[in-house]
Amino acid sequence: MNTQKSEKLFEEAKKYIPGGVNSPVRAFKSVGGSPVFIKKGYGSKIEDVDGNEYVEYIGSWGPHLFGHNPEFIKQALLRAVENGTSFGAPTELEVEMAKLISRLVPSVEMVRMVNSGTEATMSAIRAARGFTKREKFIKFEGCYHGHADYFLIKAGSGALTLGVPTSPGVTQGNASDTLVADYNDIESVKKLVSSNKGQVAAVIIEPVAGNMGVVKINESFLKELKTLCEEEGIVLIFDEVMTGFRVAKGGAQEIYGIKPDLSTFGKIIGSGLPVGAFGGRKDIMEMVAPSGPIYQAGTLSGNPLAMSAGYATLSYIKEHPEVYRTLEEKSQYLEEGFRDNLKALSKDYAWNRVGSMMCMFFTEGSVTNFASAVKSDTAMYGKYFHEMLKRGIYLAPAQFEAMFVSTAHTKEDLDRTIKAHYESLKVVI
Ligand code: KE4
Repeated sequence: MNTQKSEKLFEEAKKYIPGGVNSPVRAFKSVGGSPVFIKKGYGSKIEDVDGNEYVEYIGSWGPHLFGHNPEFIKQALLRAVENGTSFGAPTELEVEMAKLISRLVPSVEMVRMVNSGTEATMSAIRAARGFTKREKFIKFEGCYHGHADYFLIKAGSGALTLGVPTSPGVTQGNASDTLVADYNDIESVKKLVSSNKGQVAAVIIEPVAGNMGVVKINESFLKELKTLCEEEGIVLIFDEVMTGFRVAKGGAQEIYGIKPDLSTFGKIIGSGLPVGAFGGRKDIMEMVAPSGPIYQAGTLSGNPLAMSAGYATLSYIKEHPEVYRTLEEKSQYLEEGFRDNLKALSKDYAWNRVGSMMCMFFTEGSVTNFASAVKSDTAMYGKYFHEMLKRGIYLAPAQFEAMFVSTAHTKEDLDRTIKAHYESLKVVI
């Protein structure tokens, strides 16, 4: 496979951009080799600058529920750009977008648009702190909520992959209000709450973890967490940046029937444009400026270009909820193929899937939390990644990420992926 242009570009990029990329996980650091530079995407495929085509499962790390550049989103963007890109003033589409999010996710009585998942989660924590007048918050080891200082404590995704789950540059002052519990372990949460009585403003959790690989939440744990937060006056925040509109039209909270106090969104609500959002209980959100004193702002928040892509996406989801049945069928088909391969190779690698987000771990037995996830053989994952890449299948260049199926993946794509999965595993194990 010729990747000369990509390699040349990467050398050039490293002179001007830290690590040659604008987000660490893209750099192939944990799988080795140099990243392929992408020229274009269409449906389930991407093409790199050397003309290599891949069936891909990153979907820009989640936004592309309908694959790359679906016609209806492209047309929405082209119509929007005719009227200008951004005004820094209110527009009708922002009202329609807020109403639509609230309709699809009933726990969201009020919502504020921002420009990334990080902005959404950091603003939600600030709202919870302002509302409760408390300072500490609880996150879970291996969960990733973006790169605000106080989240980069035992964080997942790129932070975990690069071995800096607790990042330099995060001050002790900032870190001291971040309490870390174990995913799916209610006792670890109760211990933190009782030793910080009356000081915990919020618990923030990925209701399906997607940043230590995919880890399913234990439903009884989630119910107990909700009860504990209610009893202690703690704001429960579902970070649905990845799961929102991915695992169901109403996100993970629709699947588990648990209403958080606040939710955060990103990825799919921008469909590839920079969009994030946080929202939930009206009594909390009304404290956000300018209706209340909790300050939050953004030059490009709710800009018409990003809103047009997001609104087109969410409108499609509202009109066609059957897309989730299609995604489930395609994802189940892929899972069955992968499981058949593992059986044929007498390998019991852990495989977790919720809807169209999934992950295979190079560790046998189940993966239910951070401690079991990190048992995965990341070196073997790196070899597997490159074997799949050679066969024209582009996966996340890191073990601790999710694989996404889109409505654009055809049966031919899935069969080709299943075949490549078998051949690649045969080489690496
Ligand atoms: P952004 O600031 O990257 O838009 O969103 C941060 C974020 C917040 N919450 C969850 C649950 C997330 O998954 C993310 C971002 N996800 C990673 C992928 N694991 C983004 C990829 C990257 O960092 O390049």
